[in-house]
Amino acid sequence: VRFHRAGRAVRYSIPTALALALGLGALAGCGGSSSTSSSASTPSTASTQSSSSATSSTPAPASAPASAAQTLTLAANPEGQLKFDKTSLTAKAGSVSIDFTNMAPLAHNVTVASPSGSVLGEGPTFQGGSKTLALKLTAGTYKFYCSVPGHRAAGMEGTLTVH
Ligand SMILES: [Cu+2]
Repeated sequence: VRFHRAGRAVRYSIPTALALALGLGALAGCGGSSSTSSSASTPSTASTQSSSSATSSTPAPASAPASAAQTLTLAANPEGQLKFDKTSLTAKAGSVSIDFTNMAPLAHNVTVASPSGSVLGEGPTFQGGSKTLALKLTAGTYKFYCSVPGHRAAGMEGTLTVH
């Protein structure tokens, strides 16, 4: 009995594609302007305070300017792997901006969808630099992912928790 080995050929195509992507990345790196020095220092570490006092009686104090915009940072894997540098993001309800950096040799975007799957915001698909997606979110659990075909299925997604 002889087996056809087509299945193996398919398996080998993934590393091949990766090598190709890396090769393209090297080429693109030569032509790209390496001028922008990204401000990588983000000192505001959202302190994860989980105060488990279950008294959520007051519905948000009207006095404080509650909607101070928050900026979350997210980056695509710079080597071209189909994943983000984070699989979870956390924010407070209100205005939420996602500053998405893509130094990968592939174009990506960041898209945010509700648990039911409806898209709440989709950033531009781009390669190089960073772009911001601004959203208004209420408390809940959302998904963020790249909507370029195939990327989400390959692992380019995560969970955005808003509380
Ligand atoms: Cu992508």
